[in-house]
Amino acid sequence: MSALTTLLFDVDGTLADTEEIHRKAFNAAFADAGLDWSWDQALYHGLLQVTGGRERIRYYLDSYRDAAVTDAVTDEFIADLHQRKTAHYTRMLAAGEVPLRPGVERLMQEALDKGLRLAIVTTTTPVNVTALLEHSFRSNTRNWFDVIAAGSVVPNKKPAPDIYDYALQQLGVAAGQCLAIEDSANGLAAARAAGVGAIITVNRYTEDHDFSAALVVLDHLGEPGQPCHLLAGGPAPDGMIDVAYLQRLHDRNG
Ligand code: XBP
Ligand code: MG
Repeated sequence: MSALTTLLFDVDGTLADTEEIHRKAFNAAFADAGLDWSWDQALYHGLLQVTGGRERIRYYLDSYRDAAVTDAVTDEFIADLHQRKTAHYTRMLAAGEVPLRPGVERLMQEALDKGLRLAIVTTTTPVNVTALLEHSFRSNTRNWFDVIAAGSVVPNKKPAPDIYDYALQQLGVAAGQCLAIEDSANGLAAARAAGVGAIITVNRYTEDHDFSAALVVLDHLGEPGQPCHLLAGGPAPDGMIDVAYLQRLHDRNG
């Protein structure tokens, strides 16, 4: 059995509850362009089944708007709209509106102290990751991540394994040396298809997903004074997910 050497962190919904910020940024971009498109939380919950902002806009048009509207919308128009969306999103993060989820920075810091390697594995646009690292972490994270695998560097976004395969290759590690931390069914499917075991921290957009392929499902990673809770799988954590717990989980997974 391989030792656990590397933690692979998803971004949206895992490091922070960013999907609400993404939703607002999409709506701001639609308003800028004079469009009457508006995504409320219920609609966005359904749209999240498609990963990638440009892909999500196209899916929205195909599924919710008349063909007369959608046929006229070019890929260039969507790309331009998405650039505006990214500008709104990064501005909102820079305004300091997005705290990290409980335990994220604590666990990363402990993992680094104990000699584990960290990487980011996400479908979101690279500048969105940079903005989150810069504005939502208390620490300077410049040297924390050996690889930041993001966005369109691979042909297929999650649930395809491509972005995990890419990160493993860049890191030079085997899937069996890693654990992924994810929040969604698409993220879990991507990790599993790449052979990586995954732990899930749910959020309001993903709590109804099927996580039966996860090693463990939790409400969050836990902080001192803010214990996490086991939702499925096991073993039960003692209030906080730490490196010793992850090592036990990894060993059990064998
Ligand atoms: C989350 C996503 C992304 C974001 C939007 O991926 O599906 O599409 O919602 O980001 P992950 P972009 O959880 O893997 O980070 O608009 O930049 O695509
Ligand atoms: Mg996610």
